[in-house]
Amino acid sequence: MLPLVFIFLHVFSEDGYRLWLRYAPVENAVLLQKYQNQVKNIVLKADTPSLKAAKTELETALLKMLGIRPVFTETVEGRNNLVIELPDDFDVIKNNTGAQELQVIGNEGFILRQIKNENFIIVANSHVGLLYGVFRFLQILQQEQPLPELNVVDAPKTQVRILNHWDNLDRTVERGYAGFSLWDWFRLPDVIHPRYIDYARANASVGINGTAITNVNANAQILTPVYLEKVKALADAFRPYGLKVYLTARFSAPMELDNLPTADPHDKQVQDWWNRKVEEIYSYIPDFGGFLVKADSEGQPGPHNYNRTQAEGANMLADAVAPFGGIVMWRAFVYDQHMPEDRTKQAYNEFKPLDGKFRDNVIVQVKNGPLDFQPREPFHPLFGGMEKTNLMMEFQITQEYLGFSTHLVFLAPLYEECLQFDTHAKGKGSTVAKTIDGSLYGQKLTGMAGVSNIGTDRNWTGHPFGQANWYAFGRLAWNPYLGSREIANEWIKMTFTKNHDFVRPVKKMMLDSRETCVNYMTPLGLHHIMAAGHHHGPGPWVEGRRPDWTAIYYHRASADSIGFNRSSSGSNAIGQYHQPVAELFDNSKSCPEEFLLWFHRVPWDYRVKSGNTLWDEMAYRYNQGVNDVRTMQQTWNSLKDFVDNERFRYVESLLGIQEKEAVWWRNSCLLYFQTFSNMPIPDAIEQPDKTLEYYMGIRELYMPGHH
Ligand code: GCW
Repeated sequence: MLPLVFIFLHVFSEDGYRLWLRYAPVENAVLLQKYQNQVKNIVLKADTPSLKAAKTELETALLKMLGIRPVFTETVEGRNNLVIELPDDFDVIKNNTGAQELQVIGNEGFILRQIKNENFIIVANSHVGLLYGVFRFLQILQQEQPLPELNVVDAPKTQVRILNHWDNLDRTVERGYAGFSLWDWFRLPDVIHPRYIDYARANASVGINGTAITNVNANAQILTPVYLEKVKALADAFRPYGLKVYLTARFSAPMELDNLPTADPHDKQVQDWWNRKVEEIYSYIPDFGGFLVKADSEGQPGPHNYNRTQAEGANMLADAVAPFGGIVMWRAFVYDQHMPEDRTKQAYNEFKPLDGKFRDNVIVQVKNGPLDFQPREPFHPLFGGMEKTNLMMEFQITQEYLGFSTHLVFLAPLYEECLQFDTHAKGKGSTVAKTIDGSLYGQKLTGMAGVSNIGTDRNWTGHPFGQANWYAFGRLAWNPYLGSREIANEWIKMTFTKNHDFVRPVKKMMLDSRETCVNYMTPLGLHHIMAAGHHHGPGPWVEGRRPDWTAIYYHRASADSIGFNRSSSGSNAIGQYHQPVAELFDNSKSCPEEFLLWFHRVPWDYRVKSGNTLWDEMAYRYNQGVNDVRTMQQTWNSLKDFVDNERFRYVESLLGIQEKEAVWWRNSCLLYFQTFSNMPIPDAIEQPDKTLEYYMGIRELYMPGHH
C-alpha cells in the first residue's frame, strides 16, 4: 500500500516554493525498492551544524521520496549501509578510496560510490563537502538514476561561487522582478525566517558558497553596528550550509559614516578607518567573506575621485581584509559618460594596464560581455586579457534586459556560449571558462558571480522557469564546462516530472528560448535598444542627454545603414581581442552574423548569408521570434496533464504576456527602423497592426526593479 504522504503529494497543488528540492515520490517500483534498501541504515554522526543539516535533509527527502524513515547509527553493520563520513573514520571508506582522489576533491568536493552492491559511501574532506555530497545523492534519487556502480568524484572548479543581491536596505531590489528583498532588516536580528534556511539549502544544493547581500550601488549604513548585528544573524543562519556572507563597500564610507575629510586610498587615516572597520566586522562574523565593490561607475564614488587607479582602491581594501582571510571582488564595470571612447572599450582600457598590480586577495569581477547583460554580447575582452590578475565572471541571472520575470528565457545557453568562446589568449582552446577557473594562467583565486533573480515572491523568482536560471548559474559556477542540455534535464526532472514525454519538449522549449528572445528583441547583433531607465520593452528611438544610455548611440540607424562600427575602420574595439578572434570579428564577411551589427555598420541592402537583404533578414528574425514564442505556447498547452494546475496556469499566463510583448517588440522595432530603411516589411510576415506613434507613446510607470 502506498503511504499517505504519496497520495497527498499528488493531490496538492504546487506554488513553486520548493524549487528543485521537491523530493517527489519515486515512481519506478523496482528502483524504489532498491533505494529503500540502500538507505535503511545511515551511518552519519550529526555532531556539527553542517552534518545536522545533512541529516535533516536526508530525513525530509527520504520520507517524501521513499516513504521511509531511515535509522541513523554510528557504526557500519552488515550490508547496505549508507556511510557518510570523513575519510579516516571507517574501514569501508579507507579501503575504498584513494589518496589521490581525496586530494582531487579538495575541501568542498565529494565522492559518491557504491561498493560491490553493498554499502554506499559519501566521502568528503569537510563537513560542508559531505553536505554537498548528500545533496548530490538526493538529486540522483530525484532523477531516478540507478545506483549500481555509481561512482562520482566531483569538486568545484571555481572557488567563489556567489550570488550578488542588488538589494537595498529599504527592501527594494534594483533590477529585481520577484517582489522585495528576502532580508527583513526591520525584524532582524531577532526574527530568522525559515525562508533564510530554505534559501541557504537551495544554494548549497547546487554548491553556491557565497552571497553578497547588499546592492553594489551601496549604502554605507550596512557597515554600522546596528546593521552588522543583523548581518551576523544572517551569516549565522547560512553558515551550516557553507554559505559565506559578503558585503558591498561604499568607497566614501569613511566620509559618510565618520566625517573623514577624504576617502583617498593613500591617506593614512582612511586606511586606518578601513582597518578598524574590518576588524569590527570580523568581530561579528568571524568567517566574513569580504567586500564586493562598484567604484567609479554610474555615480558611485571611487579612487578616480583622488586620481588613484582601480588597483590602488582595491588594494587598500584588500590589505584591510587580508589578515582575516577576506577577499575583495572589484568590479570592472567602470565607464564614464564624459569619455569620448566607445563605451564597450572603456573597462578594458582601464584595467588592462593594471594587470599584475592587484593584490593576491583581489579578484576583478568582469561582466560576461563588454556592455551590459544584453540578450547577446560577444565575450568581454578582459577574459584572456589579464594574465596576472585574478578574474571572475559576473553573469546576470535576473533578466533586466531579457523580459524581466515574465519572459521564459533559459539562460544556460547564454552562459555556455560565453564560457565556451575561445579567446585564443594562449593559442587555440583558451576558452573563457579556462580564464576564470585558473587552468589557463594558474590564478589562485577564482570565481563566478550571478546577479540574483530572487525575491519574496512565493516561488522565489517570479517566473517558475526563472528558478532554472538560479539552478543553472549554480551548476555552472561549480563546473563551467557543463552543457545547457544536461542542466535543463536535471532541473526539469526535479522541478516537474521525470516523464520523458514532458522532459523532452520542455527541454527543447528551454534550450531554444534564449535564441527566441534574441530574435524578438535584438537580432543580428543589435543591442541596448530597450526603453530608457527601467529597460522594459522596446525603445529603439530613445535619445537623451547621456548618449551612452540611449538606443541611438548603439544602433546608429540612418537612411543608408545601421550598426556600430567597432571594426578596425571604426572604434577598433576588435583590437582588444586576440588574433584570430580580432580578425574574425573585424571582417563583416567572417564576423558571426549574430554579432554583425555589434561590430559593423552595414547598408540596408547588404546581403547576409541567407541571401536576404539585411532589412528583410531583420524582419524575418523579428517575426521568427514571435512565431517561436507561439510554438512555446503550443508546447506548454500540450503538456497540461503532466503539471499541477497552479503552475500550469501560471506559466500559461506568463507565456501569454511573452507573446504579446514579442509582438510589441517586433512591430515597434520594424516600424521604427523602417523610417530609415524605407523598405517594405516583407509580405510573408505578419504586418504591424498599430502605428509607430502608438508604440512610441507607450509610457510604463512604476516598473519593478527601478526606483
Ligand atoms: O545593468 C546596469 C543596471 C544598473 C546596475 C549596473 C551595474 C547595480 O542598469 O541597475 O547597477 O548595471 O551592474 O552596476
